[in-house]
Amino acid sequence: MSAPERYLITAALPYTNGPVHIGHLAGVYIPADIFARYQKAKGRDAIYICGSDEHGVPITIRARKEGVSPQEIVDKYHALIKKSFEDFGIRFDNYSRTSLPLHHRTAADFFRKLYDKGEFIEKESEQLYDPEAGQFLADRFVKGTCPKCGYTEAYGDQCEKCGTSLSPTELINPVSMISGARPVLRKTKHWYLPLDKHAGWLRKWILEEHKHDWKPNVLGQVKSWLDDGLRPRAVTRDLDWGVPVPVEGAKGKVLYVWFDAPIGYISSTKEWAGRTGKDWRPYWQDENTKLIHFIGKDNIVFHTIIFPAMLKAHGGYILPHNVPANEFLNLEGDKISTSRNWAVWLHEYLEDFPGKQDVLRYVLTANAPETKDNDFTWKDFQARNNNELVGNLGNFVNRVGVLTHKYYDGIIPEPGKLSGQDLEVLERMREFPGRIGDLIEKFRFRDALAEYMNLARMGNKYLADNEPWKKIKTEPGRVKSIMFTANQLVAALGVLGEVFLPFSAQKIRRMWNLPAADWDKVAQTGVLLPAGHQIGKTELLFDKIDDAQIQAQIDKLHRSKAEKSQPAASPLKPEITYDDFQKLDLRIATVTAAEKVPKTDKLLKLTLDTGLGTKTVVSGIAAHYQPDEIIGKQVVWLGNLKPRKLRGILSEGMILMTQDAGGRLVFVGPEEQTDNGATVS
Ligand code: B3M
Ligand code: ZN
Repeated sequence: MSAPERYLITAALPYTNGPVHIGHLAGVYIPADIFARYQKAKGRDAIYICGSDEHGVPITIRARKEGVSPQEIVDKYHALIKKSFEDFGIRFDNYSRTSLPLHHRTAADFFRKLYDKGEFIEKESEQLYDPEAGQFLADRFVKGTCPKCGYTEAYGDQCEKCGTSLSPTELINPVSMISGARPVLRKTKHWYLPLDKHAGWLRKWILEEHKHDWKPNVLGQVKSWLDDGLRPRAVTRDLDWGVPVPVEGAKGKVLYVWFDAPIGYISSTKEWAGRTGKDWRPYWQDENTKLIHFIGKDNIVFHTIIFPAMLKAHGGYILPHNVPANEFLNLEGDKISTSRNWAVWLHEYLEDFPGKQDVLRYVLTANAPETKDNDFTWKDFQARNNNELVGNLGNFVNRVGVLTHKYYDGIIPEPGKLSGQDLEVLERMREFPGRIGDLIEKFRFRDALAEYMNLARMGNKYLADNEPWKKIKTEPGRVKSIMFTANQLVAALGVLGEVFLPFSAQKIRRMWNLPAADWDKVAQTGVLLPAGHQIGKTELLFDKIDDAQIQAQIDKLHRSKAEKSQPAASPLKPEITYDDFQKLDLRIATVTAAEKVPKTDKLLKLTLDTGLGTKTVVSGIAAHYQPDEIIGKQVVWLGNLKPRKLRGILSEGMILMTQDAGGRLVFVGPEEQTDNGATVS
């Protein structure tokens, strides 16, 4: 017999600067978990590798904000994240962390090897430096305007609005995130990986050799990167948190987090091997191993271009066989955001829905953002639980259990001669493992799960067509065949469900006293439960989730977003003089009339008594205030702003407003009633 196929399955190493949410689970960890569980169920030599990504600027920023050390931050979130994964049945073979000495050594050796082979360019250049903090401003330590789309909150490594990857010196009007200072330019030396040198083979390898088996969204991004032209990319940083650069003259420098993080897959594999007495090398170095990286779409370039270039430059390593990246999951129609607290956190979900891990696994798989961004809504969660898990899967399993106990004291009956429909159902059942498996192999997890549910649906239809509860009096022999057959379907659900709904599948197998059966056995024999087999006590697999529970979740989401403390205030603008200030003529005025500007959503036309006569101001507050609720309000009016026409209305000056953390506009005005026309200074 030939050796089993070997798979090395990785899932993106989560940054340890916060807990994990449903977007992470849907995009990366669940699909990878299904894939790994499936390969193992097929008897293949597959390992599922992950770990915490504990370096990078966001972690140090978080540490500064909380007034603790970066190590304290990563210790806290590593423990939280690891537990969340365990709680949801994400069954890694190893979950490591990049702050371990084993990883530091592995990453440093990797760098050193490339350095010794002359695979880097060493270059001195001018970088942004914060003169107040006395520190270079790498990556997310600096914010500014995106040169590509004009977004004013772009980071030094990426614009989250348009997705462009940036370097800090490209930002317009950069500002230090540490002190708010305007950075200056200062010379510093770094090592660059000349990606341009690798463009040729990358193009051939991905766009030709993998053009049929990689996902279109992945190929699309790769093509656009290659067409744009690859440039040398710095792989070191002036920071004190990370893996120290292991060469002379690199004091105060560490490896760029995206250089060390993917090497984390290697060190995690080494850690696994050490723990289990295995050899890690075949998984990374044998051409017969299939290396599969599960990631989100924002990580595509790192896993298809940069890490492969690193592996190639090093030599001796295999390249990924596939990189099935997913798109993003939205939440209730809006982008999931940690900073706005618009997320469903895994540890909180389990507090509210204890024991319902599989419900979330189910909904996130059924809704996975495989080909496009997708939306999670609590209503859909409820509907899928109540209609699909309770109404279809749970209902079938429960009916079979109840009837088997009622008619036969829980003993699988000896069937009579099986009818055409019995045989057909058993025959069709045996086709499910192959069909589900093919879809999993193609990374089509939603369809694979839908097939699994079709098996339960087939069972329900079979029972409804054959009505054993009607025949039990008149045709008891016939009912034995029906119940024998129906129990085989339950057993198949217990085996095949292991990859999608591990907790429920295990519960089925436990209730049915089913020996752990492998995937292929369902296809081969079709009979997993022989006549005479005693099943155990059965109970409901799923129960209904009511409207109140769902409304509570929706309310909680909106509440936690509103409660989220004010995000770090924007840095101050450049200094002005008192004379500059004196130019503004600020006055108290009273709103005497207000009406919506036709054909706009945002604008209100306000009439003001300014103490200097009646003035008209067009103000963008219609989304926040009804016209009648502001009549009579005293406001601060900037009177000497040059008038301008908005939607054909001459707007004379403007009203001062401020915005709260939830984005709501709030009026600025005198605390007590005062005279219109009074100056504000
Ligand atoms: N930590 C980015 C992320 O969580 C990064 C992945 C590393 S995989 C080597 O999106
Ligand atoms: Zn942009």
